[in-house]
Order: sequence, then structure tokens, then C-alpha cells
Amino acid sequence: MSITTLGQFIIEKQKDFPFAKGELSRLLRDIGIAAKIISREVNKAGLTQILGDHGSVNVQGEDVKKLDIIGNETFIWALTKGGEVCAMASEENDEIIPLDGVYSKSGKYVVCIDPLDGSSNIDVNVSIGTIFSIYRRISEPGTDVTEKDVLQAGNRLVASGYVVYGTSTMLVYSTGKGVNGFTLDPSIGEFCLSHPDIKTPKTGKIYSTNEGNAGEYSEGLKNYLAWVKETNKEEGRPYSARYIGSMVADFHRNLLKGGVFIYPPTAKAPNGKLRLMFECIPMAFLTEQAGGKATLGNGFRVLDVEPEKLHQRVPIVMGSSEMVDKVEEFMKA
Ligand code: P6P
Repeated sequence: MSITTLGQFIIEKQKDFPFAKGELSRLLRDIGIAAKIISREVNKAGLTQILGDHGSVNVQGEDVKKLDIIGNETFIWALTKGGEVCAMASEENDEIIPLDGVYSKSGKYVVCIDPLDGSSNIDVNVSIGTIFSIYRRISEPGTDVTEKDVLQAGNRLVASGYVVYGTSTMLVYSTGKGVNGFTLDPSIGEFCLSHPDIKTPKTGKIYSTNEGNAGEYSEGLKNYLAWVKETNKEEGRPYSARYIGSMVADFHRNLLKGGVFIYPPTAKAPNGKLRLMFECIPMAFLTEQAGGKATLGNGFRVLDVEPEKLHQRVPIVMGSSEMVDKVEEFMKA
């Protein structure tokens, strides 16, 4: 049998952590369970004309919960049941969520989650995703959790990953020893290793940004966007613009093919639109683990930002290292 399931892989890799007693392995398993449930729900989304639009009352007169609420509740359920997590922070909740499972209070980990990022794309059948990051709690096991347990810089991450619900459902994660991708085989209900040891190309041909905002970009970034469009065969230009407006889908494509993703400050989002804790840190960790770069656009590593607010937003330039350098060269000029 040539397949390696997520569970088997996690156990195999546990030897990378000599002091591990299996808690992180069980936590990653719990995330996999939640991802499978959300994948089932997301793949039913197209049937809303029968099941009723999410957020409406269906033909049986039942309230159809919005998918991002279902996603949020599924992770709260899975991580509470699993007992390894003392608290969660969710893009859907203003405050941190202390978990009240039998073992939660002694849980060693906290999890930040964007349960369904890009959910506005569900109704048009565009890929969406879950983004998660795992930290060791700072407070003593058994004591009350505080926001300090969650507001940790990305350079203290234990693990991060995402699930992309697309033409297939994939789970991609890293515990700091490289990046591995698993594809869900619905016929056996298992995530199977399909993309071992993902390395993102040093350079690429794809740039991803919402050029509808370009009128508000800095002069330097406007110059970069002009430069990428100039024909220069020796330097492999023009590049291709690829932007689907669903971060996990844009990220996953660029991770595998090479590319740069840019969300700079705009008038509507003066600190950038993407959230530090729920989108930027977990994706920056994966990018660096795959050999790429992730900065605020000024050379400052996303993983070194000391978080101040749970839902704070930051600008981000991330992807192939040479492409990030080129964007920053223009932005500094
Ligand atoms: P814009 C989706 O709403 C999201 O949070 C990310 O998934 C995506 O990358 C970004 O916003 C798209 O933002 O302003 O380009 O529509």
C-alpha cells in the first residue's frame, strides 16, 4: 500500500519531537477531523436551492446556518472534544474563546483559526479555505487563559496550516520541519500525503494583488506593477496576473508554482486588509518553511511582528524570495 495517511504521517514525524508526548499529534488529528466535516458541508453548499440558502430557513423550516458559522462551531467542537487546546481565537469572534471541555483547562496549546476564509466566494463556487495556527500557552496549565496566551508573535508558532476546499480538499501544514500537503480521498475519508516536502520556487511568473486598488498604492508599488507588465523576454516578463480574491486559493497556487502575493495599505484598509493573527502569521510561517519570504513590504518579517490587538491587520508581501525582494526594491525606491 503506497498511501500515507495524515494520521500515519503525524505519528511517523512525532520522532522529530523527542519530548513530544503525543499532544500535538492528537491536536493535528482533531484539526483533520474538523476539516473533513467542513469539506462535506462546503461541498453541499451548491445544493442551497434544495437545502436553503445559508442564513435562511430551508424547506423543512429549519434555520440553515451560514457556512462560516458551521466552520467556526465545528472547530470549537473538535478542539474542545480533543482536550489538547485550552483556548481558541477565531476570526469570527471578537474575544478569545476559553474551551470548557473536561481536559481543556490543562490543554497545552492555543489555536488561532479563520474557519472559512473567503466565504463570500462560496456562492460563486470559488475555492475557499480554513487557516489555523498553533501556539504553546504561556499561562500555567489549569489556570485561566488570558489574551496573552494568544497574542504571540509568529516566531513562537508551534505549527500552522490551511485547508483548501477546491477541486479537491487539501490540508497543508508545517510544524517547523518543512511543509507537507495531504489530499482528502473521500472514498476512504482520509487525508493522504500527496505533496511531500513542498518547496516554493525562488522565483516565478505570477503576481497576485487586487489591481482595482492600485490607484491608492504607493508610487513604488505602482512602479513595480508597471515593471511586471513591461515585455522583456530575457527577464521573463510580462508576468501573469492571478488573483482570485480567496487568500488560501491564491496562496496555494503561488506556493506550488512560484509567485508573489501583495496586500498593501489602501484607503479603505490603511494597515492592509489581512489579519495578522488569522491570515498573515500562519501563511508567513508556511511560506518561510517552504523557502519563501513574508514581510510587511519594508523588509520587516511578518513573523517578528509583536501582536497588540487580536484582530489587527497588517500589510503583506509574501511568496517566492526573489520576487518579494524585487517588490521591496521598488517599494523602497
Ligand atoms: P479584496 C477574503 O475576503 C479575504 O479576506 C482574503 O481571503 C482575500 O485574499 C482578500 O480578502 C481579498 O480582498 O479586497 O481584494 O477583495
